[in-house]
Amino acid sequence: MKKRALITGINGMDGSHMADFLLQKNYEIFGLERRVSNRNRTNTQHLTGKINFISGDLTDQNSLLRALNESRPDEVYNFAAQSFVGESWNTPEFTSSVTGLGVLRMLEAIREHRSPVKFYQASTSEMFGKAVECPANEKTPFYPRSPYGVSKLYGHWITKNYRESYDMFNCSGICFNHESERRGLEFVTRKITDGVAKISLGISDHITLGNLDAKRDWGYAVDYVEAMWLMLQQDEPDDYVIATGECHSVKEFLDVSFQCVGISDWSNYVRQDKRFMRPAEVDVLIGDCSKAQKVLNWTSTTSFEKLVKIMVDSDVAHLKNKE
Ligand code: NAP
Ligand code: G4F
Repeated sequence: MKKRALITGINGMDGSHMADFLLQKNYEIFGLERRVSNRNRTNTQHLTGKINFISGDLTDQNSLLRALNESRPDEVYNFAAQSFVGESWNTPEFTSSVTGLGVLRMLEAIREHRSPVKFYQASTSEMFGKAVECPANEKTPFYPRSPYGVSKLYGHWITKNYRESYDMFNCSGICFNHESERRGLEFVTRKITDGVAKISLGISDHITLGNLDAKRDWGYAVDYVEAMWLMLQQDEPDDYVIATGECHSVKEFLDVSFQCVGISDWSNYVRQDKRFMRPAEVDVLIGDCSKAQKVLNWTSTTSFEKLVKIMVDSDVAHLKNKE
Protein backbone atom coordinates (compact mmCIF):
# COMPACT_ATOMS: atom_id res chain seq x y z
CA MET A 1 0.00 0.00 0.00
CA LYS A 2 1.26 3.45 -0.94
CA LYS A 3 2.00 5.77 2.00
CA ARG A 4 0.08 9.03 1.94
CA ALA A 5 1.45 12.45 2.83
CA LEU A 6 -0.20 15.83 3.33
CA ILE A 7 2.20 18.72 2.65
CA THR A 8 1.18 22.25 3.68
CA GLY A 9 2.90 25.14 1.87
CA ILE A 10 3.13 22.94 -1.23
CA ASN A 11 3.93 25.85 -3.59
CA GLY A 12 6.77 27.11 -1.39
CA MET A 13 10.40 26.05 -1.66
CA ASP A 14 10.46 23.21 0.89
CA GLY A 15 6.94 21.97 0.08
CA SER A 16 7.81 21.49 -3.59
CA HIS A 17 11.17 19.81 -2.87
CA MET A 18 9.50 17.50 -0.34
CA ALA A 19 6.91 16.52 -2.96
CA ASP A 20 9.72 15.65 -5.41
CA PHE A 21 11.44 13.59 -2.72
CA LEU A 22 8.30 11.70 -1.63
CA LEU A 23 7.28 10.97 -5.23
CA GLN A 24 10.58 9.11 -5.64
CA LYS A 25 9.59 7.12 -2.53
CA ASN A 26 6.27 6.28 -4.20
CA TYR A 27 4.01 8.27 -1.82
CA GLU A 28 0.53 9.49 -2.72
CA ILE A 29 0.84 13.23 -2.16
CA PHE A 30 -1.71 15.86 -1.17
CA GLY A 31 -0.53 19.45 -1.33
CA LEU A 32 -2.43 22.03 0.69
CA GLU A 33 -2.64 25.48 -0.88
CA ARG A 34 -4.55 28.53 0.26
CA ARG A 35 -6.80 30.60 -1.94
CA VAL A 36 -5.00 33.67 -3.34
CA SER A 37 -6.19 36.01 -6.09
CA ASN A 38 -3.19 35.25 -8.29
CA ARG A 39 -1.97 31.68 -7.72
CA ASN A 40 1.75 31.05 -8.10
CA ARG A 41 2.55 27.43 -8.93
CA THR A 42 6.00 28.15 -10.39
CA ASN A 43 7.62 25.64 -8.01
CA THR A 44 4.99 22.95 -8.56
CA GLN A 45 4.10 23.30 -12.23
CA HIS A 46 6.09 20.12 -12.97
CA LEU A 47 3.96 18.24 -10.41
CA THR A 48 0.66 18.80 -12.21
CA GLY A 49 -1.07 15.43 -12.59
CA LYS A 50 1.39 13.78 -10.19
CA ILE A 51 0.07 15.13 -6.90
CA ASN A 52 -3.34 16.20 -5.59
CA PHE A 53 -3.81 19.88 -4.78
CA ILE A 54 -6.30 20.55 -2.02
CA SER A 55 -7.61 23.79 -0.62
CA GLY A 56 -7.04 24.91 2.97
CA ASP A 57 -5.64 27.65 5.12
CA LEU A 58 -3.72 27.53 8.38
CA THR A 59 -5.93 30.30 9.74
CA ASP A 60 -9.11 28.23 9.17
CA GLN A 61 -9.48 25.30 11.57
CA ASN A 62 -12.26 23.47 9.71
CA SER A 63 -10.43 23.63 6.39
CA LEU A 64 -7.57 21.67 8.00
CA LEU A 65 -9.90 18.98 9.29
CA ARG A 66 -11.45 18.68 5.82
CA ALA A 67 -7.96 18.42 4.29
CA LEU A 68 -7.12 15.57 6.68
CA ASN A 69 -10.40 13.77 5.95
CA GLU A 70 -9.81 14.09 2.22
CA SER A 71 -6.14 13.05 2.23
CA ARG A 72 -6.15 10.49 5.09
CA PRO A 73 -2.39 10.91 5.48
CA ASP A 74 0.16 8.74 7.25
CA GLU A 75 2.45 11.77 7.49
CA VAL A 76 1.84 15.54 7.62
CA TYR A 77 4.65 17.96 6.76
CA ASN A 78 3.75 21.44 8.02
CA PHE A 79 5.68 23.99 5.93
CA ALA A 80 2.97 26.64 5.64
CA ALA A 81 3.95 29.90 7.33
CA GLN A 82 4.45 33.61 6.89
CA SER A 83 8.14 32.72 6.53
CA PHE A 84 9.78 36.08 5.81
CA VAL A 85 11.45 37.47 8.94
CA GLY A 86 11.53 41.08 7.66
CA GLU A 87 7.78 41.08 6.94
CA SER A 88 6.99 39.85 10.45
CA TRP A 89 7.54 43.37 11.90
CA ASN A 90 4.98 44.77 9.43
CA THR A 91 2.35 42.09 10.10
CA PRO A 92 3.14 40.68 13.57
CA GLU A 93 -0.43 39.65 14.39
CA PHE A 94 -0.94 37.91 11.04
CA THR A 95 2.47 36.22 11.40
CA SER A 96 1.57 34.95 14.87
CA SER A 97 -1.75 33.63 13.61
CA VAL A 98 -0.33 31.68 10.66
CA THR A 99 3.16 30.77 11.85
CA GLY A 100 2.34 30.25 15.54
CA LEU A 101 -1.35 29.44 16.07
CA GLY A 102 -1.54 27.71 12.67
CA VAL A 103 0.51 24.87 14.17
CA LEU A 104 -1.97 24.52 17.04
CA ARG A 105 -4.87 24.44 14.57
CA MET A 106 -3.22 21.64 12.59
CA LEU A 107 -2.46 19.64 15.76
CA GLU A 108 -6.06 20.04 16.96
CA ALA A 109 -7.30 18.94 13.53
CA ILE A 110 -5.08 15.84 13.74
CA ARG A 111 -6.49 15.02 17.20
CA GLU A 112 -10.02 15.45 15.90
CA HIS A 113 -9.24 13.30 12.83
CA ARG A 114 -8.63 10.34 15.17
CA SER A 115 -6.29 8.31 12.96
CA PRO A 116 -2.60 7.94 13.76
CA VAL A 117 -0.61 10.58 11.87
CA LYS A 118 3.09 11.40 12.06
CA PHE A 119 3.60 15.16 12.16
CA TYR A 120 6.61 17.22 11.06
CA GLN A 121 6.85 20.85 12.18
CA ALA A 122 9.17 23.27 10.35
CA SER A 123 10.96 24.86 13.29
CA THR A 124 13.84 27.24 12.72
CA SER A 125 17.26 28.47 13.81
CA GLU A 126 15.58 31.91 14.15
CA MET A 127 14.37 30.59 17.55
CA PHE A 128 18.04 30.83 18.71
CA GLY A 129 18.14 34.44 17.46
CA LYS A 130 20.62 36.24 19.66
CA ALA A 131 22.37 32.93 20.04
CA VAL A 132 23.56 32.12 23.54
CA GLU A 133 25.80 29.33 22.20
CA CYS A 134 27.55 28.91 18.83
CA PRO A 135 27.21 26.44 17.18
CA ALA A 136 23.70 25.87 18.56
CA ASN A 137 22.36 22.39 19.30
CA GLU A 138 19.05 20.94 20.55
CA LYS A 139 19.89 21.96 24.15
CA THR A 140 20.85 25.58 23.41
CA PRO A 141 18.44 28.07 25.04
CA PHE A 142 16.20 30.06 22.68
CA TYR A 143 16.26 33.86 22.29
CA PRO A 144 14.11 34.85 19.28
CA ARG A 145 14.65 38.35 17.83
CA SER A 146 11.59 38.90 15.61
CA PRO A 147 7.81 38.37 15.68
CA TYR A 148 8.52 35.50 13.26
CA GLY A 149 11.01 33.88 15.66
CA VAL A 150 8.61 34.26 18.59
CA SER A 151 5.75 32.73 16.56
CA LYS A 152 7.92 29.79 15.50
CA LEU A 153 8.91 29.23 19.12
CA TYR A 154 5.22 28.88 20.01
CA GLY A 155 4.81 26.36 17.15
CA HIS A 156 7.85 24.46 18.38
CA TRP A 157 6.70 24.22 21.99
CA ILE A 158 3.08 23.35 21.16
CA THR A 159 4.37 20.54 18.91
CA LYS A 160 6.44 19.21 21.81
CA ASN A 161 3.63 19.77 24.31
CA TYR A 162 1.10 17.79 22.22
CA ARG A 163 3.66 14.99 21.85
CA GLU A 164 3.96 14.80 25.64
CA SER A 165 0.28 15.47 26.43
CA TYR A 166 -1.38 13.20 23.89
CA ASP A 167 1.38 10.76 22.92
CA MET A 168 1.39 12.09 19.35
CA PHE A 169 4.22 11.27 16.91
CA ASN A 170 5.38 14.90 16.50
CA CYS A 171 8.87 15.94 15.37
CA SER A 172 10.40 19.37 14.92
CA GLY A 173 13.27 20.00 12.56
CA ILE A 174 15.20 23.01 13.87
CA CYS A 175 16.44 23.88 10.42
CA PHE A 176 19.11 26.46 9.75
CA ASN A 177 18.85 28.53 6.55
CA HIS A 178 18.46 26.40 3.46
CA GLU A 179 18.14 27.69 -0.04
CA SER A 180 17.62 26.53 -3.60
CA GLU A 181 16.80 27.76 -7.09
CA ARG A 182 13.15 27.77 -5.87
CA ARG A 183 13.78 30.26 -3.03
CA GLY A 184 11.48 33.30 -2.87
CA LEU A 185 12.99 36.42 -4.47
CA GLU A 186 12.83 38.52 -1.27
CA PHE A 187 15.27 36.33 0.68
CA VAL A 188 18.85 37.58 0.55
CA THR A 189 20.39 34.60 -1.29
CA ARG A 190 17.93 34.55 -4.19
CA LYS A 191 17.82 38.35 -4.27
CA ILE A 192 21.59 38.24 -4.82
CA THR A 193 21.66 35.41 -7.39
CA ASP A 194 18.77 36.93 -9.36
CA GLY A 195 20.49 40.35 -9.19
CA VAL A 196 23.86 38.92 -10.27
CA ALA A 197 22.22 37.11 -13.19
CA LYS A 198 20.50 40.35 -14.28
CA ILE A 199 23.78 42.31 -14.03
CA SER A 200 25.66 39.66 -16.04
CA LEU A 201 23.03 39.84 -18.80
CA GLY A 202 22.91 43.66 -18.83
CA ILE A 203 19.31 43.78 -17.54
CA SER A 204 20.25 45.65 -14.35
CA ASP A 205 23.27 47.55 -13.01
CA HIS A 206 23.05 47.08 -9.22
CA ILE A 207 21.53 45.19 -6.27
CA THR A 208 20.28 47.04 -3.16
CA LEU A 209 20.75 45.21 0.14
CA GLY A 210 20.74 45.78 3.92
CA ASN A 211 23.26 44.37 6.43
CA LEU A 212 26.15 42.73 4.56
CA ASP A 213 27.86 41.50 7.74
CA ALA A 214 25.12 39.07 8.84
CA LYS A 215 26.32 35.45 8.89
CA ARG A 216 24.23 32.38 8.22
CA ASP A 217 24.66 28.60 8.05
CA TRP A 218 23.39 28.10 4.48
CA GLY A 219 22.58 24.60 3.19
CA TYR A 220 20.76 23.17 0.15
CA ALA A 221 17.01 22.56 0.59
CA VAL A 222 17.17 19.34 -1.47
CA ASP A 223 19.51 17.83 1.17
CA TYR A 224 17.33 19.09 4.04
CA VAL A 225 14.01 17.51 3.01
CA GLU A 226 15.62 14.09 3.33
CA ALA A 227 16.49 14.83 6.98
CA MET A 228 12.87 15.88 7.64
CA TRP A 229 11.56 12.64 6.16
CA LEU A 230 14.08 10.56 8.14
CA MET A 231 12.77 12.09 11.39
CA LEU A 232 9.32 10.58 10.72
CA GLN A 233 10.81 7.15 9.94
CA GLN A 234 12.35 6.70 13.42
CA ASP A 235 10.82 4.51 16.14
CA GLU A 236 10.44 7.48 18.51
CA PRO A 237 9.52 11.12 17.75
CA ASP A 238 12.16 13.73 18.59
CA ASP A 239 13.56 17.14 17.61
CA TYR A 240 16.72 17.63 15.56
CA VAL A 241 18.98 20.50 14.49
CA ILE A 242 19.59 20.38 10.74
CA ALA A 243 22.55 22.46 9.54
CA THR A 244 25.86 22.35 7.69
CA GLY A 245 28.02 23.50 10.63
CA GLU A 246 29.64 26.19 8.42
CA CYS A 247 28.73 29.83 8.29
CA HIS A 248 29.32 32.61 5.76
CA SER A 249 28.54 36.32 5.62
CA VAL A 250 26.29 38.04 3.10
CA LYS A 251 29.53 39.56 1.72
CA GLU A 252 30.94 36.07 1.12
CA PHE A 253 27.71 35.10 -0.63
CA LEU A 254 28.21 38.13 -2.87
CA ASP A 255 31.88 37.16 -3.53
CA VAL A 256 31.00 33.65 -4.71
CA SER A 257 27.91 34.75 -6.69
CA PHE A 258 29.78 37.41 -8.66
CA GLN A 259 32.70 35.00 -9.22
CA CYS A 260 30.21 32.64 -10.94
CA VAL A 261 29.72 35.27 -13.69
CA GLY A 262 33.40 36.30 -13.84
CA ILE A 263 33.22 39.49 -11.73
CA SER A 264 35.86 39.70 -8.97
CA ASP A 265 35.20 43.24 -7.63
CA TRP A 266 31.47 43.77 -7.00
CA SER A 267 31.72 47.03 -5.05
CA ASN A 268 30.25 49.14 -7.89
CA TYR A 269 27.29 46.78 -8.30
CA VAL A 270 26.03 46.68 -4.69
CA ARG A 271 24.25 49.47 -2.82
CA GLN A 272 22.98 49.51 0.75
CA ASP A 273 19.68 50.94 1.95
CA LYS A 274 18.28 51.26 5.48
CA ARG A 275 14.95 49.92 4.19
CA PHE A 276 16.47 46.44 4.22
CA MET A 277 17.91 46.69 7.75
CA ARG A 278 15.94 45.04 10.57
CA PRO A 279 14.78 46.56 13.88
CA ALA A 280 16.56 43.69 15.68
CA GLU A 281 19.14 41.69 13.72
CA VAL A 282 20.32 38.12 14.15
CA ASP A 283 24.06 38.60 13.59
CA VAL A 284 25.25 35.03 13.31
CA LEU A 285 23.75 31.53 13.17
CA ILE A 286 25.68 28.25 13.07
CA GLY A 287 24.23 24.83 13.81
CA ASP A 288 25.63 21.69 15.38
CA CYS A 289 23.80 18.76 13.76
CA SER A 290 25.74 15.94 15.43
CA LYS A 291 22.51 14.41 16.81
CA ALA A 292 21.03 14.17 13.28
CA GLN A 293 24.31 12.73 12.01
CA LYS A 294 24.31 10.07 14.73
CA VAL A 295 20.62 9.12 14.93
CA LEU A 296 19.39 9.82 11.37
CA ASN A 297 22.72 9.10 9.67
CA TRP A 298 22.17 12.38 7.82
CA THR A 299 24.69 14.92 6.69
CA SER A 300 24.52 17.92 4.38
CA THR A 301 26.29 17.05 1.12
CA THR A 302 26.15 20.24 -1.00
CA SER A 303 28.98 22.72 -0.37
CA PHE A 304 28.41 26.46 -0.01
CA GLU A 305 30.16 27.15 -3.32
CA LYS A 306 28.10 24.50 -5.13
CA LEU A 307 24.84 25.85 -3.68
CA VAL A 308 25.63 29.39 -4.86
CA LYS A 309 26.58 28.12 -8.33
CA ILE A 310 23.34 26.10 -8.65
CA MET A 311 21.33 29.24 -7.83
CA VAL A 312 23.26 31.65 -10.08
CA ASP A 313 23.26 29.21 -13.03
CA SER A 314 19.53 28.62 -12.62
CA ASP A 315 18.77 32.36 -12.55
CA VAL A 316 20.94 33.02 -15.62
CA ALA A 317 19.25 30.18 -17.53
CA HIS A 318 15.80 31.33 -16.42
CA LEU A 319 16.39 34.91 -17.62
CA LYS A 320 17.90 33.76 -20.93
CA ASN A 321 14.81 31.58 -21.53
CA LYS A 322 12.55 34.55 -20.82
CA GLU A 323 14.44 36.63 -23.39
P1 NAP B 1 8.08 29.51 1.67
O1 NAP B 1 8.72 29.23 0.36
O2 NAP B 1 7.80 30.93 2.06
O3 NAP B 1 6.73 28.66 1.75
C1 NAP B 1 5.74 28.93 2.71
C2 NAP B 1 4.42 28.43 2.17
O4 NAP B 1 3.40 28.66 3.16
C3 NAP B 1 3.94 29.14 0.90
O5 NAP B 1 3.62 28.16 -0.06
C4 NAP B 1 2.69 29.88 1.34
O6 NAP B 1 1.67 29.91 0.38
C5 NAP B 1 2.20 29.00 2.48
N1 NAP B 1 1.30 29.74 3.37
C6 NAP B 1 1.48 30.97 3.91
N2 NAP B 1 0.42 31.31 4.67
C7 NAP B 1 -0.45 30.27 4.61
C8 NAP B 1 -1.73 30.01 5.18
N3 NAP B 1 -2.33 30.90 5.97
N4 NAP B 1 -2.33 28.83 4.91
C9 NAP B 1 -1.76 27.93 4.09
N5 NAP B 1 -0.54 28.12 3.50
C10 NAP B 1 0.09 29.27 3.76
O7 NAP B 1 8.97 28.91 2.86
P2 NAP B 1 10.12 27.78 2.81
O8 NAP B 1 11.43 28.46 2.74
O9 NAP B 1 9.76 26.70 1.88
O10 NAP B 1 10.03 27.24 4.31
C11 NAP B 1 9.11 26.22 4.65
C12 NAP B 1 8.86 26.26 6.14
O11 NAP B 1 10.09 26.06 6.85
C13 NAP B 1 8.31 27.59 6.66
O12 NAP B 1 7.45 27.28 7.73
C14 NAP B 1 9.54 28.31 7.18
O13 NAP B 1 9.18 29.24 8.17
C15 NAP B 1 10.35 27.15 7.73
N6 NAP B 1 11.80 27.30 7.73
C16 NAP B 1 12.44 27.66 6.59
C17 NAP B 1 13.83 27.74 6.59
C18 NAP B 1 14.57 28.13 5.35
O14 NAP B 1 15.76 28.51 5.49
N7 NAP B 1 13.98 28.03 4.18
C19 NAP B 1 14.55 27.44 7.76
C20 NAP B 1 13.83 27.06 8.89
C21 NAP B 1 12.46 26.97 8.87
P3 NAP B 1 1.61 31.00 -0.80
O15 NAP B 1 2.37 30.32 -1.90
O16 NAP B 1 0.15 31.13 -1.07
O17 NAP B 1 2.25 32.25 -0.29
O1 G4F C 1 17.50 35.75 3.61
P1 G4F C 1 16.95 36.32 4.85
O2 G4F C 1 15.74 37.16 4.73
O3 G4F C 1 16.72 35.08 5.81
P2 G4F C 1 16.56 34.95 7.40
O4 G4F C 1 16.10 36.21 8.01
O5 G4F C 1 17.82 34.35 7.93
O6 G4F C 1 15.37 33.90 7.50
C1 G4F C 1 15.34 32.71 6.73
O7 G4F C 1 15.99 31.67 7.43
C2 G4F C 1 15.36 31.30 8.67
C3 G4F C 1 16.22 30.21 9.29
O8 G4F C 1 17.24 30.76 10.04
C4 G4F C 1 13.96 30.82 8.36
F1 G4F C 1 13.34 30.44 9.51
C5 G4F C 1 13.16 31.93 7.70
O9 G4F C 1 11.87 31.43 7.35
C6 G4F C 1 13.89 32.36 6.44
O10 G4F C 1 13.84 31.29 5.52
O11 G4F C 1 18.07 37.18 5.59
C7 G4F C 1 19.33 36.66 5.90
C8 G4F C 1 20.24 37.78 6.40
C9 G4F C 1 19.59 38.66 7.48
O12 G4F C 1 20.55 38.91 8.49
C10 G4F C 1 19.29 39.97 6.76
O13 G4F C 1 19.35 41.13 7.59
O14 G4F C 1 20.54 38.65 5.30
C11 G4F C 1 20.43 40.00 5.73
N1 G4F C 1 20.13 40.84 4.59
C12 G4F C 1 20.95 41.84 4.11
N2 G4F C 1 20.37 42.46 3.08
C13 G4F C 1 19.02 40.84 3.83
C14 G4F C 1 19.17 41.86 2.88
N3 G4F C 1 17.93 40.05 3.87
C15 G4F C 1 16.96 40.26 2.95
N4 G4F C 1 15.88 39.44 2.94
N5 G4F C 1 17.05 41.26 2.01
C16 G4F C 1 18.12 42.08 1.94
O15 G4F C 1 18.19 42.98 1.10
